[in-house]
Amino acid sequence: MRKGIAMILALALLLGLTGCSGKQETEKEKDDSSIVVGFSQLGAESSWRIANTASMEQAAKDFGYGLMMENANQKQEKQIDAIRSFIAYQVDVIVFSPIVETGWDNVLKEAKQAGIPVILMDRMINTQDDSLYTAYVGADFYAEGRRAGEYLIRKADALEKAQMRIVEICGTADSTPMRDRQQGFMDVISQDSRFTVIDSVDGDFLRSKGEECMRDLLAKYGSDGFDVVYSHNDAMTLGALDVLEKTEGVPKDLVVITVDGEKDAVDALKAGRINCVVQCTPNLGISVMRLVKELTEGRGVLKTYSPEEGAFTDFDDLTDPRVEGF
Ligand code: GZL
Repeated sequence: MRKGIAMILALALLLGLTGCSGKQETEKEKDDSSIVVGFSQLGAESSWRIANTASMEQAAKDFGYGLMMENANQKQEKQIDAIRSFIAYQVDVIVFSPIVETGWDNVLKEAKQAGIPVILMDRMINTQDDSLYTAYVGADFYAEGRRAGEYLIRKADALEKAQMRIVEICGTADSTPMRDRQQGFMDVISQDSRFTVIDSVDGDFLRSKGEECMRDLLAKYGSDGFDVVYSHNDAMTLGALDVLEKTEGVPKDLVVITVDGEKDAVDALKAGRINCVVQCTPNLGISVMRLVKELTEGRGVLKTYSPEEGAFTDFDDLTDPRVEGF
């Protein structure tokens, strides 16, 4: 029903715009303006998320698709409600960034029963039934965590440190980036007796909580109580730096490792305030909309699409113009 009305409206608009009077349908009239994508975005908690939303909006525009976007403001129940509204509206494809990995099976079964394909964008879900989603477009967070660990080993060698005490500021609990960035990092450093993680705290990917976490860690361990800060995203790292840089007695060679690669973090790397920025691109919109095109044109798609990513570190030539943030 909705599609029929949408098609009539679209055709009426096109006839009006192109002056056609019921002539043979042109290529233009067959454009994708009748494709509607339902997109549940998890929030606006960081520069990464804001850039990710912009990437989705621009890509939908470039592909000529309608985009129904709902922002859940970090509430899973709002994402579930949004997905149900997309089902009721009979969108062509549902895309969402699951704030946490669990609790999606029921609503995704409803999408499957409605015959609407679901693309996971940015984060994964934990389910026994992977037929509940068609594809995942997002980073390999485990590899990102490993990159952070590999950098730290190289840095410890360069500093000739025999022991390094690490504090970890984690992203949203039960989210894929938090779990995998932690696991990847631990799998690398746990092989090396020089490293001890003395604390791991929840910063929920928020700058304000990054500040709070750092205040608590300094109160608990003292300004010279740790040698490394490993933070799961730039927002929390920048919040932590706001506190660290106002604190007396912090070691000059404190090592700060962050993930995402937003401009402020890369600028902080260039200024010597951060030592390593592991990249995580927010620009997933084009990959998602390419999948929407494949799916709505009846073609098969792969299950996983992960972007190529690297890291910028203080071992690099930071004057290289390619060293830049998003
Ligand atoms: C990673 C993304 C994370 C970013 C944070 O793909 O889910 O969420 O690392 C963002 O900045 O809040």
